Amino acid sequence: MRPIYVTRSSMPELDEYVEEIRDLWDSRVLTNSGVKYQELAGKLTEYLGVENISMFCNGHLGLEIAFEALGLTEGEVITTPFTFASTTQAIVRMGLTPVFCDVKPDNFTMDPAGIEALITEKTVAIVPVHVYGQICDWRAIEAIAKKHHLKVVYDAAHAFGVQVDGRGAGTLGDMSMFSFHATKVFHTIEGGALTYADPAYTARINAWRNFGLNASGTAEFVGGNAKMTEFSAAMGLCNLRHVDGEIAKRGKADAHYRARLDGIPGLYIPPRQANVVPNYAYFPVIFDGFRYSRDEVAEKLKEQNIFARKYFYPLTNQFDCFRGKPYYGAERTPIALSASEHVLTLPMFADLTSDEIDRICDVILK
Ligand code: T4K
Repeated sequence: MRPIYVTRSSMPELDEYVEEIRDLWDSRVLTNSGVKYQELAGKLTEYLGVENISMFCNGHLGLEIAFEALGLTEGEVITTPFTFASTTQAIVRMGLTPVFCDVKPDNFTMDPAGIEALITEKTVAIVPVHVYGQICDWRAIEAIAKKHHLKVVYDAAHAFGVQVDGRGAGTLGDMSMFSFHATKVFHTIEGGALTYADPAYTARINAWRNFGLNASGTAEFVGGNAKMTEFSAAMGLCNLRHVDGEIAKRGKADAHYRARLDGIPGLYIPPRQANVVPNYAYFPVIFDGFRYSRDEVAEKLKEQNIFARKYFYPLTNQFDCFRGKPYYGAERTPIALSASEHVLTLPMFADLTSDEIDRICDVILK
C-alpha cells in the first residue's frame, strides 16, 4: 500500500510535457516572460475570468509585490492568523504591521464583524485569506474597506478556479494572489500570480519582478527577481488542459469523505458554501469532542502510513519570530486558536482512490 500524503501533485503525461517544452530547445528562451509565459497568461485570464494577470516564480513574492504596487509600504494591515506562514510574513517583510482579526467559526475565513474595531488611523489595508478555497465574506469586507478607504488584497492561494456569485474569485478586491505551487489544485511546479482589474498596476508589477527595470533599462524603483521560467509556464499549459477533470475527481473524493464522516459526533466539516463553485483544494476536519483528540487521530493515521497535516497549526501570531511584537499572541483570536488546535486536513488530491478514502475513514472511525 502506497503511503498517502496530504496531497500529491497532479502531473500531465510525460510525453505531453516533453512536447510542450520541445520548442524551448530551438528558441533557447528559457525565462523572462517568453512565449510560454505569454500563452499561459492569456489562457489563465480567460479561465479565471479576470481582467489582468501577472505571474511570478511563486505566490509569496506575488503577495509582496501586491503591497508594493498598491503603495502599501507602511501602516497596519488587518489580516488573519489562520493561514500559511506566507501571508503574515509577506506583510511583515514589506514593512507593514499585521493586526489580527479573528475568523468565523463556520469556515475559518476572516470574520467581518471583528474588522471595524481594529481600524485605526494607521490602517491601510485588509488582507483576508480564502482559506482551504472557501470564499471570504467579500461583500461585508469590501463594504468596510470602502467606508474606511482601505485597500483589499486577497490571499487566494487556495482558490484557483473557485467562483463566487457567478464571478471568479480573482475578480474580488484590489488584487488577489494565487499560488501555483506543486501542492495546489493547479500548479506550475513553483509559481503564482496576481489578478487585478486596474491595468494601471501592470507596468509596476511587471517591472518589480524584473529588478524594477523599465523598457529603457533604467530602474525607477528597487524591485527584485520574481520571474516565472518557461518550464514552469509549460507545466501550467499542460496542467490547465486537465484541471477541470482534476477538480471533478477531487469533488468525488470530497463527496466520499462527507458520506463517511458527516454527522459523526465530535467531527465538524465546513459545509459547502452557497453561491460558490468550489475547487475542493483541502479537506479540513475539526476534531472537537470526538473520542480521540486531533493529535491522537494524526498519530493513528501516521502509524498506517497516512500523513494528514495540521493546516494551520500553529497560528502565525504564535510564531517564534514574532515573539515580543505587539501582534504576538493568540488570545485575541480565540476562534482561530481553537480551530488550529483541533483541525486536521485529510489527504485530498485528484487520484486519491475510494479505497484509500475508506482506509483513512476506517482508521478515524474504528
Ligand atoms: N498563502 C497561503 C494561504 C498558502 O497556503 C501559501 C502556500 C502561500 C500563501 C504561498 O504560496 P507559494 O509561495 O508557496 O506559492 C506547502 C506548500 O509548499 C505551500 O505552497 C502551501 N501554501 C502550503 C499550504 O503547503 P508544506 O511545507 O506543508 O509542504 P510539504 O513539502 O510538506 O508538502 C506537503 C505534501 O505535498 C507532501 O507531504 C507531499 C506533497 N507534495 C509536496 C511537494 C513539495 C507533492 O506531492 N509534490 C511536491 O512537489 O507547504
